[in-house]
Amino acid sequence: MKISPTLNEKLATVQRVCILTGAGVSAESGVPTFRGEDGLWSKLKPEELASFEGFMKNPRNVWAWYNHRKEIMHSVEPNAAHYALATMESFYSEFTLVTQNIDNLHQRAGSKHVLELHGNIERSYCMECGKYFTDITVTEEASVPRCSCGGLVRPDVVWFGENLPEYEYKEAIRAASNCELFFSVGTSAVVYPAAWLPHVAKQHGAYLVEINMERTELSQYVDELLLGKAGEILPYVVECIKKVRS
Ligand code: BJW
Ligand code: ZN
Repeated sequence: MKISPTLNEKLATVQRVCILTGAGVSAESGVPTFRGEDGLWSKLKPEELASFEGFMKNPRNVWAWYNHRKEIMHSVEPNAAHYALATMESFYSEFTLVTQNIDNLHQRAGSKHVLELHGNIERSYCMECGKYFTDITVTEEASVPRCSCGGLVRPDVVWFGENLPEYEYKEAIRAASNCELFFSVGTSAVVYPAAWLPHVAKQHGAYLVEINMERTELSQYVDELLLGKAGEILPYVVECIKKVRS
């Protein structure tokens, strides 16, 4: 494994780092990704499971899917990539970790400052009164949780056609615009507006690095492409940081 002298120099000298992660960062923990041969969308329809219309048409189906995924997410552990990112945070005065994942694995690995662009599987909210829940457990199979006001409760995640949470998105744009070094890790970079962030960073002069198992839509724009598993490359990057910053 090797990084360029330029990246090594950046790791040594920069203060402001921004990271965007996607499903690939949790793949080595056993959380399925969305796209590609074995991805969720190869067997399931996003318009049925990840859209407001799909939810209103069949909330039981959508809740059953999220409960199933929650079980998987509870049964897995953070991997070397999550831990490496948590370690990286301590070396830089401004370090922003932006994730599209809803699985909590960054927080469980010890990352402190995480911006969740697509929500969190542990939270849900009432579509009538807006009340938030963090303890929704659907015990009966295929049942739909309701609020005390009678309203339908939905997972607090961002589906297609929905806006991203305002604070998180604004902060993510701010961090991407201000950083000197940006890493896009384990994301196919096809879902917008998250996929704008690396471009925003580059437009503002950041050195752009991608870590992925394969080339993506973003690869042609990056300064450095590190092809391989996030769980192998990120710990190596942290070793490099320790050598130049300790
Ligand atoms: C590894 C690895 C290892 C594997 N190591 N790497 C046409 C053009 C442009 C935009 C649009 C358009 N038509 C519609 C839109 C908008 C739409 C969009 O972008 N669609 C595109 C897909 C075309 N976006 C939206 O609708 C967003 N909202 C929005 O735009 O609001 C404005 C608006 C309002 C009203 C009307 C219209 C617009 C919202 C997007 C919400 C996405 N939601 C989901 C579900 C979230 C909840 C949940 O998890 O259930 O978010 S979909 C899914 O995709 C999930 C993910 O966060 C997101 C991104 O996926 P990610 O993370 O990149 O995963 P994969 O599987 O794609 O990639 C994994 C990568 O890892 C691969 O590259 C592997 O190679 C790699 N990998 N193992 C390193 N070990
Ligand atoms: Zn309610």
